[in-house]
Amino acid sequence: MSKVQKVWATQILDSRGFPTVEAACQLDSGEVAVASVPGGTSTGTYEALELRDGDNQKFLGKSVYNAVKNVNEVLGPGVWGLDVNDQDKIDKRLIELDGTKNKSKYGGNAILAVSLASTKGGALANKQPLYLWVNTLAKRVGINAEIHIPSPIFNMINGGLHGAGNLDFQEFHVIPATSKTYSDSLRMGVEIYMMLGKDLDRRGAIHSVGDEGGYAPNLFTNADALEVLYEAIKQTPYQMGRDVFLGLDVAASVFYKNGEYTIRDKSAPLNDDALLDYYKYINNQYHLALIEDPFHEDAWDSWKKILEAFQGQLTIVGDDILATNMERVQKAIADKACNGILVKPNQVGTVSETLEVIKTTRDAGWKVIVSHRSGETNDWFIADFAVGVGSDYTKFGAPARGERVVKYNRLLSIESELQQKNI
Ligand code: 2PG
Ligand code: MG
Repeated sequence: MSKVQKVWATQILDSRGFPTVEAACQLDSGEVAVASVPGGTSTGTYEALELRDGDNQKFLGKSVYNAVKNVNEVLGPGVWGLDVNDQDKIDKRLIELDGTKNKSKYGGNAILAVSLASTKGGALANKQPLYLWVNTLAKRVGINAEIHIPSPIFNMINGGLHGAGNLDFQEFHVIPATSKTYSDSLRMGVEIYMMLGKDLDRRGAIHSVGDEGGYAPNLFTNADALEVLYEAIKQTPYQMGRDVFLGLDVAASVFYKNGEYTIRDKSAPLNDDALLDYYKYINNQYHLALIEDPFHEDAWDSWKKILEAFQGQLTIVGDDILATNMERVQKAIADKACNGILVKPNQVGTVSETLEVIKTTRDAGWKVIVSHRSGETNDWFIADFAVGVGSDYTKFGAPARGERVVKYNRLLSIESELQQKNI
């Protein structure tokens, strides 16, 4: 048995320059595991609370000194002496200490930092790479997780709250065929990203990058962004619909107001049915592989309609509507509202709860996508996590910028390691 001897936290910065929580977990062997938590920009209403100090004199209200203090004074001491092999017990203790439904007492960011650091501690104690240790934890909750490298979903164009441009939809994805190896998929993603950059330059569309490293161009409509991607892919050796597919994270809650969605593609705001018709049109043009958050996070009836309309054709991925939250996932399964989940550990706040949610969605036959947040650190935890839980896809942003690339590179290292070990 290897025990948690000490846990402490530090306020560090994420990729947006916003403060976030890093936690260190020291074992009785003296070894130390360090992990940090990401932060979202288009956060869903149903996520665990991200505790920020709200003091405008410090980091414009964004500092997390209270969350750090909560780790140092309450959560850390609360898990001292626990067996680091028993992640479930550690997470239950953290949940118990907080005692609220949405982790608002001590902060989901404080709690997750401890949960991530102790999971890494478990890997250290077992002298295993993190992905193998996560795999053991996944199997403990009954996930039939086969170790493989998931297919990457690249976010090539950033709009919505992540972009500097004028697009309403948040993310325009390129998704290599799942039959490709990971390293081939990454190469395809990078080549298409480079080609897209050249194209946008030639068109005179400004191509600064957004929060997740994708280009943030000025275009007339959201459909134009798909067209630009389509044109870029045509100039590569890859064939659309065979080697590579397109996808969208619409993040529709962001441009929804009073029952209507306002997008620059249409002169008047759209109701849910009209927006569904527009998705059908877009899908006819571009044969999408997935659409994430097509409607507002509480528009359950519209989600049911879109799943029915596209059943068997593409994956309807729930992010804000599900918030990696078991109650909402169960409702979505019962209502037939999605057939894919975006998994973000910081939406729920502990590793064990995230695993339970994955198990439930797997049992329902859904696709599982392990995702970063728009505000990331250089921690690669989710790369190992995605491999360990046997997810279908990862969503780590564009293949550019350090905090995204560190995850893609980690998957490359795991791919080589698996080849060496013949796994
Ligand atoms: C999303 C995420 C990640 P954010 O909506 O899927 O891409 O964005 O972290 O801002 O919520
Ligand atoms: Mg999303």
